[in-house]
Amino acid sequence: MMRTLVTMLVGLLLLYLTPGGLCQGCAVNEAEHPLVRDLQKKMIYSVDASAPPNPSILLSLRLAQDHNMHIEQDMLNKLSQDAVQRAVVSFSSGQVALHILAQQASCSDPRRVSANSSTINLVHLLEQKFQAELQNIAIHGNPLTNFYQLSLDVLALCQLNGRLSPANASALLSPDHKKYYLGGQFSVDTAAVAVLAQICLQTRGQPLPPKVHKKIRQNVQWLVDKILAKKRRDGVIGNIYSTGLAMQALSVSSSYLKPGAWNCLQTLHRVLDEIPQGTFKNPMAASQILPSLENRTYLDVSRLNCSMNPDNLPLSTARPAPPTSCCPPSISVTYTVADSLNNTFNNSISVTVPQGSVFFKVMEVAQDKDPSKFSFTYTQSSWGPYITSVQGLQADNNQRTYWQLLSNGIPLSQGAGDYVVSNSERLEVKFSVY
Ligand code: B12
Repeated sequence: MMRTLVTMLVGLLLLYLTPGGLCQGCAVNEAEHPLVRDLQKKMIYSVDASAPPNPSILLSLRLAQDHNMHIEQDMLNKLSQDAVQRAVVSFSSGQVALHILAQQASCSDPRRVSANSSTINLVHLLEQKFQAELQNIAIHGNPLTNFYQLSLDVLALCQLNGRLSPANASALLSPDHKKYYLGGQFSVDTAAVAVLAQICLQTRGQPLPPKVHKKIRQNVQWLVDKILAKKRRDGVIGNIYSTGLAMQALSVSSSYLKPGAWNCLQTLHRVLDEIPQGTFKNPMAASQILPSLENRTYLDVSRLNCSMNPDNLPLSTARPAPPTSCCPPSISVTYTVADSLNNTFNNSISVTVPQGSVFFKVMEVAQDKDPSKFSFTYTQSSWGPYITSVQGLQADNNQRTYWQLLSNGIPLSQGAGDYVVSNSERLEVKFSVY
């Protein structure tokens, strides 16, 4: 009798500890699950075959409960091809880190990624790119990229037992305004990934020397407190787009939270409410929110059992057609471009666009009307078009400058390719420091 009871208890505990086990804690319930499947499908359909494959998308699909193994395998193959062709020259350190996590989550060895009869060791490459980041900090005071990517780097190197000193990593991710603030605002996204990275350091590999252990505890406590300070009454943490990563960070650092400090289910329901409104229609936004809906984190990538995955996410072959509305009425907005750092120009124009247009369309119309004042350039990033220059004035990472998007004086939480403008809105693109 006693033995049976103990066996049952051990069984239940194992189920609880297994990712995807019975006890889901703060995850969607069965009734809410169609919302997650919907998000997964939209993310898959939105994959643009002409753009580089996106490791964040495969990573999040691998962390989901339901799977379409054919699509996942296809994505993995495309990622491997891209990595073999471009990683050495064209990937930033954080992109290599995301590729590593996506490969690991697919039970494929990131140290031996093969395609077109070439093989690349992504862990070795990340070790090199990470060194280059540290060197840039030593020379210019800033990393080549940012502390979000440095945190991704530490996370990926830690998960794969790459060359990384926990003592140096804990010094790198220590509390500092310059590391964790972007444009005067605490970056919840950056802090969240830094928490995941340091929880990994605490829990993987050799036991840490007491001094390093203490330093990491202090770092994580500071980050967790800062993340919690950004929690709004409605459960959103930072903004809606940082909430998924914040949920991951808080869910792996429960020992740092005072009882009642965070109501995970409240945050989860707030996020679920946003899904039908199209808030996560950008595939990157969807990929960053998805794991938290399934109570999974980027730390789970090493624990996934690929042979146990159900192949239970069928997709119809025809992609859903994007909604079209014929001949929408026109709206007018004011558009300003300003160099607020050197005060060299400040130009405004009134622009008419069809209702439902995005910010980017306004920029294009203004450019067509008066290229001498409103010309601009952009690069295609995983989030969409990233504005890099206006009137020839280039953003520069080493100077921490960027082109900030604002509406009625308030910075936007979406990019030019996603933000839908309204009639009479005052839009601005402003040269700023972060
Ligand atoms: C660092 C960062 C920045 C830096 C980028 C420069 C640098 N030093 O690296 C700065 C501070 C300049 C910045 C600016 C902006 N950012 Co930003 N940024 C981030 C952050 C924290 C990390 C990005 C990263 O390195 N990812 C990892 C690498 C491997 O992926 P990547 O795709 O190669 O990264 C590049 C692009 O993402 C690009 N980028 C950064 N931010 C944005 C935003 C948009 C809309 C686009 C298209 C591209 C882009 O810069 C990255 C480095 O080259 C993310 C957080 C997150 N959750 O992803 C927010 C994030 C992507 N940014 C965001 C936003 C809204 C912006 C701005 C539009 C803010 C504004 N009002 O002006 C501007 C972009 C305006 C423009 N010029 O087009 C949102 C996007 C949400 C959404 N739904 O679109 C995020 C998710 C933050 C948030 N929670 O609100 N950002």
